[in-house]
Amino acid sequence: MRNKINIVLTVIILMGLIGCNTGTGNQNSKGALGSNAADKVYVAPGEYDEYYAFISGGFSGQLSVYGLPSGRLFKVIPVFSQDAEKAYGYNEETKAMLNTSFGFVPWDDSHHPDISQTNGELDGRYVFINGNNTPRIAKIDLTTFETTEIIEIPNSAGNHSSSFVTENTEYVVAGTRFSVPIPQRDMSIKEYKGNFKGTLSFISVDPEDGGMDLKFQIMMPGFDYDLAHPGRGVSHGWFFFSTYNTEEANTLLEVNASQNDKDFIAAVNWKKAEEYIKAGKGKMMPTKYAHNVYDDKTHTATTTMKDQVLMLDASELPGLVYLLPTPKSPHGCDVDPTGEYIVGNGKLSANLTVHSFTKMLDAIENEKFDGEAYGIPILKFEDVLAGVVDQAGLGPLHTEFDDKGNAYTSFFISSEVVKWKVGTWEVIDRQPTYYSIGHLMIPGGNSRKPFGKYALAMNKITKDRYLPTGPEVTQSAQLFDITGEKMELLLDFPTIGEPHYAAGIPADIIMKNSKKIFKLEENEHKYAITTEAGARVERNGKEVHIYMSTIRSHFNPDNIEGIKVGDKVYFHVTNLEQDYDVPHGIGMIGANTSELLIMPGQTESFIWEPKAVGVWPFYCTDFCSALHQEMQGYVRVSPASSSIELSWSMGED
Ligand code: K7E
Ligand code: CUA
Repeated sequence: MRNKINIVLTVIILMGLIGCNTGTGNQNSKGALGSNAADKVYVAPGEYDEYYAFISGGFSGQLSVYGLPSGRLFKVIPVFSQDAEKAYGYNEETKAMLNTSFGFVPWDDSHHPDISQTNGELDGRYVFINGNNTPRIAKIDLTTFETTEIIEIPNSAGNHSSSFVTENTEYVVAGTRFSVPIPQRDMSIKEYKGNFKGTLSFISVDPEDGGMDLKFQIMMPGFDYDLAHPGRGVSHGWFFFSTYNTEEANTLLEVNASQNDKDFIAAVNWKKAEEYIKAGKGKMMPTKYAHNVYDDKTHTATTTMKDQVLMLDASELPGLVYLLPTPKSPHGCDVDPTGEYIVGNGKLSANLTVHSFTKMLDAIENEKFDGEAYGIPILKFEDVLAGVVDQAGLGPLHTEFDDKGNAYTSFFISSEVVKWKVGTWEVIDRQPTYYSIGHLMIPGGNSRKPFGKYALAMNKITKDRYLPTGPEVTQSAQLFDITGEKMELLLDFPTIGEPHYAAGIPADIIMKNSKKIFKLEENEHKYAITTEAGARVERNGKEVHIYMSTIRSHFNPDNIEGIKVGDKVYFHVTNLEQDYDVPHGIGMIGANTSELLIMPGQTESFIWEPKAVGVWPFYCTDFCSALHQEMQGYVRVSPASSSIELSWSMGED
């Protein structure tokens, strides 16, 4: 048995290598050269792109904002990783965003952005994204394009099947990839089977202010919960998770987790979960997690440590979870726009399995079960099967949908996108990707209303597609026109980090709400000054607080004396500008942190600990006016024993 599996795996791996090597760069892809593809992606100078694409930064921990169809990069939004460009995680205001129960964690691996929805349609208020490594979910406010909330997920490890929203953003949902002892404890890894557990987490989103709250978790068997998508339309109220390693192996998973002919898609009835909670069936469980919130008025983040979570046990609560057998080690778990079809993308299966939600309900109603796993009923494969896309490709990972009843599946090993018809399951078209596609994205493809104009393929390997940059070469996205029967490759563009999923949305939904400045009169930062008259320096023992302002083109104060070696000097800098796109920056020689980049009306702070006597300059880092180079100042640092009084000035000789 094991030999047979090894042969199958070897063949698949070899095919993967061939898949990566068959393309010979530009010569073979004349699709994008031999047509009017250039016209279709050309956005004339000064014109806007039609769509925003939020592309996950993978191991960069960030989220990047591109325009489609041009592929132009507009912004990298720092989320889980420190970003010196924007002082995120470096300045005193945003450090708290990266707090966790493990302390300050300045990095993560971000995979799946998802845009908030109302009635199953993208509403463009927020985009959520998961941190895989130290389980977290972040919320980015799409009026400011800033990360404004991060909630840690306790009892989870490898927060991969995240973050996906329900039809009205009732919940952002997260699932554990690695099962672990819950609660964590010292035990033998060999006792994994039956003892390690997974959890699925439901984080509510306040309809008014967007505030997130970890409402409940569902305790699950010790499988790996890989991906997820919400039910919608007919299946609203359900959530679907793909699983692998239902073998519950703890070593050499490449073989041991490939034994079962079928793993499962777990169908979770979250409305039922709410009923159970109302009936008092949840149990409060002690745990520890951080909840970090950034306030746009104080321009400051705060951390609250939480110490319990409401837990529902799937093994004990009938009707909460059902298991749909799905060949074979499925990765993506995707739901079509009607909510009827659930696609299991079995990585090691030759065919794509599609389940029917209606058939599933029917089978549940008639209690047609085929055994159970840890008390969770297993449905019969044939009873829930809607259809199979035969021999579609090798190594299916993810499926997206357009608005015309077509599905598009990415195949990592055969390195292609395959278009097929929902309902008839026939393959309509296939196009190669360069190379080894992971996710693909159609704007609105995870909603009831997809915008079926473009599909974006995100590729793991580029090899010869770009100018070489040493051993590390860029990952890449490829844009396809999907308006015709056949897909047409239009464009390649490089990405930040390793892209996994992305979320796209028509630009007009977001741009009309885009914030231009922060109003000074609304600035409630503890150390803000709203006029230059408020500029001052205060000493409190060895701590010195500089209340500083910026406006074109000077700092106030620009000369400060009376600082001593051994002091801890806080620069609190308020940008008094109230014009769009006039940030000022500040960099201080020898400061062990990043610059600040302060938006109009905003206050930010950094700490400087002078190590030596002297007169030390600081300057504006953002070219803000013709006199930007004149925007500078000095701090005089005297010996610790000095009796020089604190003084400051601006504009005096
Ligand atoms: Cu397929 Cu993390 Cu969604 Cu990458 S995952 S590809
Ligand atoms: Cu202010 Cu440059």
